[in-house]
Amino acid sequence: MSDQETEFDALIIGAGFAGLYQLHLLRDRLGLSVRVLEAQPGIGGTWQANRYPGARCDSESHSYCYFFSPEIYREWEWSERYPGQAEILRYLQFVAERLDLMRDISVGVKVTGARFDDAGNRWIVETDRGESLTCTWLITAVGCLSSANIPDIPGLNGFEGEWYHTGQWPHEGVDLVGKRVGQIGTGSTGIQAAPVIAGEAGHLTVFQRTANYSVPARNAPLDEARKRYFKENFEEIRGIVQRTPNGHPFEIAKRKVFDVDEEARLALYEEAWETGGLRFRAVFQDLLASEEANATAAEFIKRKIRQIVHDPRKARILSDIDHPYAAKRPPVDTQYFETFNRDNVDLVDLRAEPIKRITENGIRTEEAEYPLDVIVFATGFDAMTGPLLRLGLTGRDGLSLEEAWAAGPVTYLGLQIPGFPNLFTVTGPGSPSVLVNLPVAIEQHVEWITECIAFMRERGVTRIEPRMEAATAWGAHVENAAGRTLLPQVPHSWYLGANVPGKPRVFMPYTGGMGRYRAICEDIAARGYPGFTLDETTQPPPV
Ligand code: NA7
Repeated sequence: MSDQETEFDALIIGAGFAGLYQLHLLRDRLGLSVRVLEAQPGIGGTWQANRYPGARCDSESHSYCYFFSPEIYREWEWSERYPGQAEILRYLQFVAERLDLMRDISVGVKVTGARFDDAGNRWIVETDRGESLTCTWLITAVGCLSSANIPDIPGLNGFEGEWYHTGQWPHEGVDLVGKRVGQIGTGSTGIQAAPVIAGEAGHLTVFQRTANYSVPARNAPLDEARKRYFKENFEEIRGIVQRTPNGHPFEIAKRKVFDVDEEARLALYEEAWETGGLRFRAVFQDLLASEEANATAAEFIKRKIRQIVHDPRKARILSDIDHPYAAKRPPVDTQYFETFNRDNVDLVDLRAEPIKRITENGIRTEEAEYPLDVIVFATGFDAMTGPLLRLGLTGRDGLSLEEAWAAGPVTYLGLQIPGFPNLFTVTGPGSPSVLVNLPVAIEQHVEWITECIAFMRERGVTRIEPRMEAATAWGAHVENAAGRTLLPQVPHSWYLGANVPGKPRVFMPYTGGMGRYRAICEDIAARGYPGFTLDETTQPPPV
């Protein structure tokens, strides 16, 4: 491919885990002409953008990777139990080179709009370089957590210090040494960042709106025996990640919380706390299904927080958690609660003293002004729909995605949108992806999309689009599945869109589990795509 070409079989937006694998399959398996458009200056998606101090994946290294190639799996060697941001970027670079992907990727090219041309049965994609590219299939691989949510706090523009969102961290890094840093947000990101920032900064003030659970990650270097074990047991590990509901390399226990007595239960929690990471959540089967069951885990963690944090005021603020454990994405940490024992770390309870404004000098709450040199917004993302809505997509009959989704996202399987023919959305809303170890979900989505395109080519189908009834039924199924869990109960959850003012409240991820979702998708493909309109009459565009 040369940069001069403008007509493609497929265009892919985004060069993270999803875009890279999608390029490989469409180009190398189906033989299509493909180009990937990536707005950032390099490949890696989330890991290109999230360079904040302490940025690390919460999935374990040996599962946070591709499984489609045993050779690639065995050739790469991870250094720690959890992969850090820079190591993930190196891994993706290695894969891209290994598969010779870079020649079909344009980095630093932002999609400014894409419109379905009904008569030509093609997508016309505009970029910020003034290009107009066309394709038959448009695939969004833009991630679920890539549109930063920066709260609209009055006065930010007048702040005389520096401020950064963790998801838009400068590539050259930020010198925090000796500075007074204020961090807003205590989600997974804030909980990773605070201990590292505290180690660099002169002083750190954490502004907490909602207290959060966290379990120690227990990160450590991988020894040679572990590395060998992963390579020698590739098939078994792949089997587990593809079978388990959340795509992680461990099984969820079959036992329920009240199957065992209190002493046994505490011993199991204690053991899981020592093991660390997201495995804690898997110690009982019913933690997300029953409030009573969940309360036992919640109380265990709150007690741990009170034991770790010496200052009773800080301990109270940090352990005053009122949502069920893991009903929000459960963070894992390295010395997060311990950080509040440092002399240079303070904690502000925003529920007791909400932020009034940002001043020239720092943050003013209803109680006090906190002078700061740097403000770090660890305030999350306009999740799942945000990255898609900002692409400027217009489907059939001039229907914009904003209009189509005015009341919340409507998709079939999270993979296609009514009114947007031949557009595929990897990890779209309505898919289980954000609840799953993402590369595992991504591989399934990308393979399903590839099979679908292969099917279309074999049968001479030129257009595929989900029927509105199928999408509506899928939305109802997603909502029902969520209703059987504790997840929709959290007031500020990004799963619900409730962290972004004005965003429609729709529970977006599918909670039915990856295994079930995989089976549903496979069944639909095997039955010739019921729920989709397959148009065999439209002529393909002239090439
Ligand atoms: P999250 O999980 O959305 O966390 C954002 C945090 O920022 C959370 O503590 C919020 O408090 C806080 N927040 C957001 N807006 C404000 C305002 N206006 N004032 C004060 N505090 C605020 O984002 P993360 O980046 O931590 O994690 C996102 C995902 O990335 C994570 O789940 C992993 O999958 C990777 P709140 O709880 O809303 O009161």
